Amino acid sequence: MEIPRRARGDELLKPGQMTGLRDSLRRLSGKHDLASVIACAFDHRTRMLPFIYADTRMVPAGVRAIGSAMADIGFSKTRIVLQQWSPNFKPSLMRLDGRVPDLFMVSSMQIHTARCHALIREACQIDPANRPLIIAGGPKAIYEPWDVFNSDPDQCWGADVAVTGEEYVLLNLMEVLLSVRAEGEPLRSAFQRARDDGMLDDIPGLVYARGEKEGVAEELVDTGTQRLLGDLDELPHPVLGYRLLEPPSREATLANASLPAGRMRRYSPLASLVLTFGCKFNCPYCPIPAYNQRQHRAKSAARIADEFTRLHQEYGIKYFFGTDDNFFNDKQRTLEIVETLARTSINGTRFRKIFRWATEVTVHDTLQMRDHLSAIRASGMRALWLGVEDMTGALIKKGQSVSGTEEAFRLLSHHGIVPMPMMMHHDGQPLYTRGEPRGLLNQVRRLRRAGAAGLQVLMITPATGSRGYEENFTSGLVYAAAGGRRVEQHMLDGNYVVASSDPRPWRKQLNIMLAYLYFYNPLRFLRAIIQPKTKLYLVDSGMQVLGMWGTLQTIRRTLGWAWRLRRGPITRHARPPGPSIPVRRAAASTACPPSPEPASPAVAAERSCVPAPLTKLSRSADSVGS
Ligand code: B12
Ligand code: SF4
Repeated sequence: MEIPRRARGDELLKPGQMTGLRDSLRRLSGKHDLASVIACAFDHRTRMLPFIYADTRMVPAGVRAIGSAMADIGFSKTRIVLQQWSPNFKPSLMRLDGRVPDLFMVSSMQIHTARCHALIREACQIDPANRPLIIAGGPKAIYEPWDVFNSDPDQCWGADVAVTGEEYVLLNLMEVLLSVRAEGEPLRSAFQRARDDGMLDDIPGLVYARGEKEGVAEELVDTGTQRLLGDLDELPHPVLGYRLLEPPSREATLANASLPAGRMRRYSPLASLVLTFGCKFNCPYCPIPAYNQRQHRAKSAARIADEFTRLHQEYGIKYFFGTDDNFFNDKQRTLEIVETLARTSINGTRFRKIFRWATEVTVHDTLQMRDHLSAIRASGMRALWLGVEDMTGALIKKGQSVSGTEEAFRLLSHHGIVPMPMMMHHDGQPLYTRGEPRGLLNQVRRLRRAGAAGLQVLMITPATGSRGYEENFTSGLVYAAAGGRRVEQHMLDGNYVVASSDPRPWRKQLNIMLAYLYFYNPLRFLRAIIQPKTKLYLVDSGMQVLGMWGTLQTIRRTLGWAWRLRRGPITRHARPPGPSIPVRRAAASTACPPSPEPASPAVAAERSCVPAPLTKLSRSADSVGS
């Protein structure tokens, strides 16, 4: 199900509300000496294409943002632990400032659920008198909050509360907890009192557990959909979060100090930055429009320039990735941002000479921006990820066509911006077609010729929070197991064929491998160096090396699954996963059930997201939207 939208006009926080809350918390925090650890769950079995380098060499913006928020309100005794860098970290052994932290937070995507559960279980082994308050957040908690709690009476583990929203929700919770916490009282005990007195019910964006027995939830209380922060300039500065990172190690315990600023770039040469949120399209397989309650949110151009500059000055970072869902969504806003960046200089050196950055856009909006691509390149932009899906529009029509996509790719290449296609393979798409562009390889070939330097091919897979999610399960498309192996959550990344009506789904699995092998191979690598077709031949050849390594990892991890699909039997789900614990709506919760958004004729025409008749599936694959 899509995230329910709040009542019209009540989707956003009031201007200044976030700033006011931060100020008030800074005044409160002086009276509380709190230590906290924020862990980023990461399942190393997910390491393969298309993001094999970025997955570990870019500090995730989510945990960094939560760390920034804690430091900003005065709790700088906070450590961010990335399982990407510290795979053996054990929460039961964590000590910060010589003591067990008061607060343990876990951030997770759905594919990292196994690690998220393991972290929470570990933290629950700490003796109850010292046990920190456990808060879960991130995409897992946003779309499936019930899955961070336990209802099995024979086991005792589970988060105390799941945050189904962003920084504001956490800070709002902290404000309530600090207002009731007595001096020296464990934060968890303050939480329990606030919960039992109904004080959490007025904070939209929480799901908390109730029950007689510690670690066994008998009921979950949902306080409704969060109010979103509209003006992203009110967010705490990302520079704060980077100061809190645990240095990479094989140890189970925490280091005495966080990663020094001077060593940051070595481990995280890429920085992700929130620039905008939201997308005007409305693809049925994508959870992003509903998550954003159909709002488009942005930082000001001046603030963005400041974030690039300070992150460079403090940590030497030069490469950035915008976490946008569709950066070109609003033409005016885009131009304001890129023109400001192009005008910015640091100590007399122009912005574009220092920085290289990339983000995500749609094919449709790229064509709309055709006259401004020089200005965009002048802002330091060097690569764009585009949601091509199926060029012919056989899967979804969102303003793309074979010729339009090729034109967008050529325009970008011509302006020195590398186009990176994100494709979705589906039941209706053959591997190769003679004389027409329907086949996967035909399209990969065309995109390469039009300038693509990298490639993402994922099988369309149901995405939590998307409109078509439930129907994919009830119609029997989604696999529960194949060849005796259960489909686990780490396999829901679009790299594994886990939902299909094709009688020979193993061929789909092999098709993905063949597409990667066709795109990334030694011959193409040599050609990229000897006969470069682009000004950015170093990027092109570098992508080939990375891609060949990633292809080997993808084949190594998914070949066995292809065999199981071939051998069978395949069993299917009859319904989507859901809570085994009763969920109650808190009295104060005011979110509306999902409803289609009425659009003006102009917007409706632009949003030409018409699913083709075959499109039953939603996907998780287009990780990054667009
Ligand atoms: C940038 C990005 C990436 C990057 C960077 C990831 C990274 N290491 O930073 C790359 C390209 C590597 C990537 C890869 C993938 N991604 Co991705 N990605 C995104 C994107 C566009 C932005 C994420 C981001 O940084 N947002 C900005 C930060 C600030 O927001 P945030 O992470 O949501 O965190 C906020 C809240 O969630 C909350 N929060 C987060 N953690 C916590 C913790 C606590 C305790 C609390 C209280 C709150 C909290 O507060 C934060 C601040 O507002 C999102 C879509 C989106 N718009 O969010 C998808 C998204 C996260 N990706 C997704 C997916 C599926 C993938 C891939 C599996 C795709 C694939 N098939 O390869 C891979 C996974 C790779 C791997 N092995 O982990 C899905 C996750 C779906 C889910 N239910 O889990 C998302 C949500 C896209 C979608 N379908 O909607 N991705
Ligand atoms: S898939 Fe891309 S274009 Fe479609 S709604 Fe999601 S972010 Fe927008």
